[in-house]
Amino acid sequence: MSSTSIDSLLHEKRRFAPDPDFAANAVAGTELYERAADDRLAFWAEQARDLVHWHRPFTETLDWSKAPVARWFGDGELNVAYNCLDRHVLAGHGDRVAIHWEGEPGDTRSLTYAELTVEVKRAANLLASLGVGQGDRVAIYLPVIPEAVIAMLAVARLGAVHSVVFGGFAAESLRARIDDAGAKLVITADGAYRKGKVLPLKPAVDAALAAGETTVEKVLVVRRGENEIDWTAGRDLWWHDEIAPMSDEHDARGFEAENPLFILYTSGTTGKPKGILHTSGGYLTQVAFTHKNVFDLKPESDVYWCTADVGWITGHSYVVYGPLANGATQLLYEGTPDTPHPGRWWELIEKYKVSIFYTAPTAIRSFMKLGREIPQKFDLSSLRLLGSVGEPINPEAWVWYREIIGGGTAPIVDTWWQTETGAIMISALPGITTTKPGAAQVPLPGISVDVLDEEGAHVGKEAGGLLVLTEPWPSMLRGIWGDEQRYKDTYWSKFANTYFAGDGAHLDEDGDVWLLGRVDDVMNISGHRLSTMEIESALVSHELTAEAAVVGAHDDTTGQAVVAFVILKGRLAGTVTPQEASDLLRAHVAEQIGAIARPRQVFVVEELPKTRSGKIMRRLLQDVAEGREVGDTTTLTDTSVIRIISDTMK
Ligand code: 6R9
Repeated sequence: MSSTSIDSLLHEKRRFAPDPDFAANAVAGTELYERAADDRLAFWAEQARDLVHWHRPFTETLDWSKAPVARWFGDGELNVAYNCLDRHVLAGHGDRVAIHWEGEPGDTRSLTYAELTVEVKRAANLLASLGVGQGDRVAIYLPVIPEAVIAMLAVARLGAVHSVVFGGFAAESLRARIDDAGAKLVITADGAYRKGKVLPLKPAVDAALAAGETTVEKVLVVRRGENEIDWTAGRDLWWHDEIAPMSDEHDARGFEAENPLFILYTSGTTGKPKGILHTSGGYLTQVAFTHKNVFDLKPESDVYWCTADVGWITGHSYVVYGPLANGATQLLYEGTPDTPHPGRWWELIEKYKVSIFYTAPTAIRSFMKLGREIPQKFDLSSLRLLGSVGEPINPEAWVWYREIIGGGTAPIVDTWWQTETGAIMISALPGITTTKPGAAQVPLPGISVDVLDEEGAHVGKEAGGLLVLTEPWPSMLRGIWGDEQRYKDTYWSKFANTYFAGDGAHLDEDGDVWLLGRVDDVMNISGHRLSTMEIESALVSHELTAEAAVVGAHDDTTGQAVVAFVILKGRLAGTVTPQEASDLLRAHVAEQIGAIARPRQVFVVEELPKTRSGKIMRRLLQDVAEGREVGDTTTLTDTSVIRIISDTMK
């Protein structure tokens, strides 16, 4: 093993073979792997023809002559919104529900494909009347309400480019994204419901636009919170007033396959946010392919629910484009999981008979903290498939998810991908793969993955290193908006002709991939390179722990030392003192994975600093652990957690 590889300490041996009944009815078959292995480009061309409607068919599959900028299906033309709407209506599915929406206060709205198509046509007419055309950028700063989906699709229908900004970001972050993209229109709401209160949104837009000259000409405001807002005459327009007179006729014209579809700024746990650029044909092909096969979608009978905010890539690919391209029926929920009560999500699954459920490990761990009694009050028997995304899922959380939420039978797909990859890249296929708790496992058909050491050599089985993608894929990013050099430097400079993902990974004895977290987070303890993920999993495997974050902090003797921050399970928190918890957990880690990984310190905390998509911001914890001033917190959900954690350590 090379000195730069990552040492793996976790030994998870549980295996779950596919259920024969599930396998017999599964959407995906092993022939997908065979076809893709046989001719990768022909495989993707077949998927593109099968899953996407082309206004003008393509003849060319991939042009990689301008690498690392790819052209997929380059001479084809399509309309992304038409693919998500009109064609389903024309195929006779107009009466199928596209979206069951539930607001946080319990108000509801259902839109069939026919109704959603009409709404998007009217919105497209409205945007066109405001001067939005092909290539123009539109910033969308909305809560998870149907208008967010309608606005995104209306922008796409016109061949314009959306940049969705999380409703939780403050004025400064919003302004930076508006400026970087040069947006001419902002679509927002007066306010959003969050934890039982109205969170004002429009004032953040006002503040953002007040800070000097701007490219923004108009602000469209959806009424949602009914909170008092200021109004700038001539600039601000109410969505409902403007859309009322709009025609519900709108012809979707074809745009070239490489027409930009959206810019999305990475949630980024470090550094200035990057405007990741995605285009149309390849993106739509791969999100539709993965949504269908990874989630075993049966559009006539399934009710699908992805809990992601539309402001995250998961919301783009697996709330908007993938499910709607596939004609799925889905649930869209505005609020947080615990409002007005901690069983809210399970209540929604029971109410809508959700069959496919896709969420993040951070949510699963927070439910584990509250205890199984809460989900067990609800009928979750409609669930037949569970997905996980956003972080490595600790084996204990995986098993809990399967047993308590999935009734011990629903297969789990742990899906590895990134804003940059656009769609799922590494995942089990349900009905085919024997799953392993904690591992994303296998590259999807048509995807080429490897794990390399620092010198670029394949690490071999039972070894760890850096995850790379060795061939271009249809939904790959086409660049960083306005910064081609940064695109090359960030992803393509470490290894020749190979995409560097920035994640550590381990290959097991079967050659399956186990993700180890961001390479930036790898610790070096007395010369051993250890992943934060494995020590966190060991901490979470103790009955006291609900959630854990581990960082490497400077240590005079060992170079770095392991410092852990843990949240205890609610019902056990009062049973031990912080000192007792620390002693127990330090001993537990040493016993589970070895003395080298024993934390120098374990701090019991109430919360951990996270990004909006639930990723732990270990950099900030490292600042705290090393007694430094805490760095950039603009993407942090709640800045007070850092102060609280610092206080705990005094
Ligand atoms: C989709 C999304 C990307 C980073 C990625 C990795 C982590 C996501 C994961 C996972 C292990 C999984 N990540 N899914 N790590 N197993 N199933 O999360 O996009 O917000 O851009 O983050 O998230 O570290 O590099 P994004």
